[in-house]
Amino acid sequence: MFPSLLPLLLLAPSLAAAHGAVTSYEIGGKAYEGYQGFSPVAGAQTIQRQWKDYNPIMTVTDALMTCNGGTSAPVSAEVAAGANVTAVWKQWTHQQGPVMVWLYPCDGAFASCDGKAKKWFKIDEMGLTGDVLNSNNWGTAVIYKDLKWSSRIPESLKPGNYLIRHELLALHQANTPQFYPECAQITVTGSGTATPPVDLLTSIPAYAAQSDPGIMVDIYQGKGTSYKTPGPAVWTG
Ligand SMILES: [Cu+2]
Repeated sequence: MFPSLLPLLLLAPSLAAAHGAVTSYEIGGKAYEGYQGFSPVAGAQTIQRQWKDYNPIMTVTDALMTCNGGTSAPVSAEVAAGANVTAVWKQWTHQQGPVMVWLYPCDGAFASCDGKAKKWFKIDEMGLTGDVLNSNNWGTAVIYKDLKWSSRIPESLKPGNYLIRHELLALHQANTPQFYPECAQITVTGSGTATPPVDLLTSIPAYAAQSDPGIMVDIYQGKGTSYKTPGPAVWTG
């Protein structure tokens, strides 16, 4: 083997898996490290819960759905209720399927916050923006183009520690959904007192059935002209 081939071989895993994950955040005018699973920085002060890889999760009931297997991060970001959290992707390749952004109240320290209770709620989503399923008029196409996504933290939200979970659901393969979720740790400040109503709360994994028409979709069938994102409706505060 020629020594000059070595760098290419070391790059191979990330080239083979041309998917994507949140690699940094912009919050309150500050930039925060995300995580790049195939090239982690030792001791990185990331707000994101570190995951093993960004291979797609294929079922909504998979335990990896919570935070792609990430369980803790060393730091967190402060964000005022009413302000934006912007997630940034270094790369993203799919243009069919929704974007969904979720919050989970930790009710205490991040270290003991596992995201396993029925307390997840959506604060933002974008599904189909036109009327043709087989098109590039989807939330994930915006990320394909911009490589970033901004969501407003509801202004009335009760302050505290929350997980923010960005989820891209890729639907480019018929009836073969691919989920790409990651979580970051944010501390919401402000004087709000609101929490979402119980009917907008869900567990993750399994916020919907795998057979949900928003998950098990054939975008090439040419019948449907509308799309409903899976899971509860968005709570805006
Ligand atoms: Cu992919």
